[in-house]
Amino acid sequence: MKLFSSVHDVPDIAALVKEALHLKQFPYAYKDLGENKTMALVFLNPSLRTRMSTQKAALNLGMNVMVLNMDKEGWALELRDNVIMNGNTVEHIREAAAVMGQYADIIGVRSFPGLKDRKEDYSEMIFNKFVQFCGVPVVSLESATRHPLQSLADLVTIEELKTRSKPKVVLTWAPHIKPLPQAVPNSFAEWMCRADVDFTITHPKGYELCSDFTQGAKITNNQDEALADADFIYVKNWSAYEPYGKILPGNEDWMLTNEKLKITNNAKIMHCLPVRRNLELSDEILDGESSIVVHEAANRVWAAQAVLKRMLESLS
Ligand code: SN0
Repeated sequence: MKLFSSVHDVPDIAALVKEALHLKQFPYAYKDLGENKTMALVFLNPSLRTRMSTQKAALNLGMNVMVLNMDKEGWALELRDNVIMNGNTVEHIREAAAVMGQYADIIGVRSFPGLKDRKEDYSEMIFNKFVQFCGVPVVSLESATRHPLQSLADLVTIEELKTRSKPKVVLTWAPHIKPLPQAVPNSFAEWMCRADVDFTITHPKGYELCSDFTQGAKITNNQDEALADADFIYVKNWSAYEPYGKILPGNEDWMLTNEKLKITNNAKIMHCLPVRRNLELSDEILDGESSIVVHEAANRVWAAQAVLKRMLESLS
């Protein structure tokens, strides 16, 4: 594997999930695979789980790891071509990515969408420029439109905890005060649509995701109907795709409560974190029996380790 940017880079999803669960059992089985190989983790936006779990995954494989928080420590990057750089940007992505590729064998990149220009965000301009100019394999640590390491960990978690062969999985929109990216729900949807699950998306009118990511999903604006008989409920806020990056008024009643869970099949509650308590998810759910958010976050290590293992195996 030379690129991990979406589910489309994975020829056999079930095999990758199996690999992750195997690594969970035997974390150090490949501790020499990454000997003398260096991983660079480059963040253009904040991170807790992605940074620590991917670093841990690389260390478990015997790699050296360098972390660069570009947003806080790096030079301001210029992304546009053919511009006179007489403003605030100091270094062009062409040189920056090319230089990083000289120091690292694998690069991980996080870059959130601007949520202003849909065409630019959905073209994955920043992520693709890193891929184009760094010259080494690249792992997405969440890009403008996707968060594939998160989605893989989510699928690993569902596979591990399911109590019936084809569980009902529901992605439900939750309220927030800030416009958030569509990356996590887009990515979750495109992985679930290819997994052996019964998948439903529910959101208020106006929060339709881009249909490229939701082919094959059931979609409803009726949250109760979606939650009925659910085995896993994936809670996430996202801003509107149209009008792009906007928050629509109302919908505060979309926050999950224990009352709403009564109609589910004893559903387990998932969230990629960070979660804003009592806005996106209630205390009673996060502190209760049904929440598996910490377990889900723990699985980020094994998802990342499975991907990095595949990448190391493909390095010549
Ligand atoms: C990011 C998102 O894509 O929704 C990262 C999730 C892994 N979340 C946020 O930016 C939350 C910011 C906030 O203020 O709550």
